[in-house]
Amino acid sequence: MNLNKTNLIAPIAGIAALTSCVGKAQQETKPLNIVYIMTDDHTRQMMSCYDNRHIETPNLDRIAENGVIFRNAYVANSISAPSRACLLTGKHSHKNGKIDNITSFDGTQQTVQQLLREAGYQTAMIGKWHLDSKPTNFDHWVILPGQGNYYQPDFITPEGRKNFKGYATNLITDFGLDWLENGRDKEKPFCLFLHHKAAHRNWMPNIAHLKDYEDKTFELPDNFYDDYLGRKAASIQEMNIADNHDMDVVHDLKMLRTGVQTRLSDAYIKGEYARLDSAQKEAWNAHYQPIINKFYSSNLQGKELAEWKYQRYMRDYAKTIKSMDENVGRVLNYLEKNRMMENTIIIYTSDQGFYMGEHGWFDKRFMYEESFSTPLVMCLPRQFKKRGDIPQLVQNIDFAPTMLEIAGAKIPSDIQGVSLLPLLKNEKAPTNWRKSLYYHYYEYPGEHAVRRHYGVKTERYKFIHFYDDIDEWELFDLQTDPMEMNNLYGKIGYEEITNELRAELKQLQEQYDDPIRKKFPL
Ligand code: SGN
Ligand code: CA
Repeated sequence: MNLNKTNLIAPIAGIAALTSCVGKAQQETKPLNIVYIMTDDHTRQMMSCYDNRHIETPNLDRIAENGVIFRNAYVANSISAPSRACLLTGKHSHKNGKIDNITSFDGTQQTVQQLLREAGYQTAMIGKWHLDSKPTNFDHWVILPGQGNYYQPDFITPEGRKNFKGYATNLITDFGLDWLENGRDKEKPFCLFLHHKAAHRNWMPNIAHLKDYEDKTFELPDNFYDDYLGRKAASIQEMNIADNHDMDVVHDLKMLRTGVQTRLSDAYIKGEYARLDSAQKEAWNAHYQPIINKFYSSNLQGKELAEWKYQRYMRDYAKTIKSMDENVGRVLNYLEKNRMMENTIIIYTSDQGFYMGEHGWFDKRFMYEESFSTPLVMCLPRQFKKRGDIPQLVQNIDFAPTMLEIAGAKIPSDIQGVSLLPLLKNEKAPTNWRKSLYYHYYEYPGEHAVRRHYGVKTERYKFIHFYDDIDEWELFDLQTDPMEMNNLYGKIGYEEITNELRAELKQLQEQYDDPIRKKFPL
């Protein structure tokens, strides 16, 4: 593939109506293609088919409207690189070895792309990779180095590193469409992994979307001013929107001014801001300068400052999602135009959820709902009968076995996730579906100071143990307390449910063989 030809597929103006994902009956026996689109830090609160309070995401909604929407999809470890390793291996972090963003992923281990390849699939990986080691077992790969950049990003291919002019979300889509059109062998089924950088911090909007959402006032979450009472780990994190150490007005909110130095101002000035070309910088400055002037002259303090920061954060994040949604639309339009909807399953998800001001936060990592959950919608060909909501508990370790079953490949017994196909095939859900999920987060000491923790979630309850330099237990009743504000652990009347959850947690740690159970026997 010639990476210079990034404009081969012109952006599609206007969004053609997606009539259906269903196709001709005679194609049903052909192996299905898989398009797996994963964004970074995109959360259900910012996806209109899940939550219409904040923004519209018409193209992501098109996927859900023509297939299914998972209401209870979760990750195993809410942070980027570990999530990606769970996706590729179908195993929890302690089994695939990628427990945090720092350790290197062992690419020689069994992976879904390797097994798909052995089953006759072509595999391509485009976009954010973040696993430190080089991709293995892909027929084609073009990845961002590390976190990558929004503007004029470098990409790495087997041939080396190269810089590209443009905006990451558009470029990643260009590369994906180029591979679909010119790169692959059209006689073979394929699995394309398209991994966006958006909507990762520091939320750099595309120039085309600078003006969007500027007139919108986003609703403040009810628990924006959380007092963290009874939740120690939540009280000592470093991901508070209101805190200028945690959320930086220059790096995160673009309030650049000569003479103003913040903890992260250099990261912004020498980083993403420096990458804008002269025309982009002109448009950027023209947009932000009046906001900057107003901000510094009004000298906001306390709650006024916190809420101003929240609005700026929401706007920039929403703008990056707008680009991403449009680019997902380009992929859908391409597949539709080429009559590929008929034999392609399209999966849209994120590497984890994110806080949009809930508990006063941005970022992820915690096992609380907003970051433990992840969006998951699928556009389904006709042979999958299910449409609409899927309420069952599913997890990102389920993606690999799902893909393998789609490809007709054997699912190795050491894979810990389960195929989601039974949920997609049957009008009636299987009665023996899992009743709980296991979670384990490890990156501490680390950025945002979220303590290590593991826990179990059932349909109604959540039970978490924070450990390392603290030793704290939390219990939430999600039915009566969906925002997870009231820690019931140790309270009178909750002894029985605590014992049940402890037993469930112990069972999951044994089932998944997590060595932590030797350190903290239950
Ligand atoms: C960067 C961000 C963090 C973020 C991590 C991990 N800081 O370090 O806020 O939590 O990535 O994100 S920044 O100042 O560099 O933007 S992850 O999605 O890759 O896990
Ligand atoms: Ca992420």
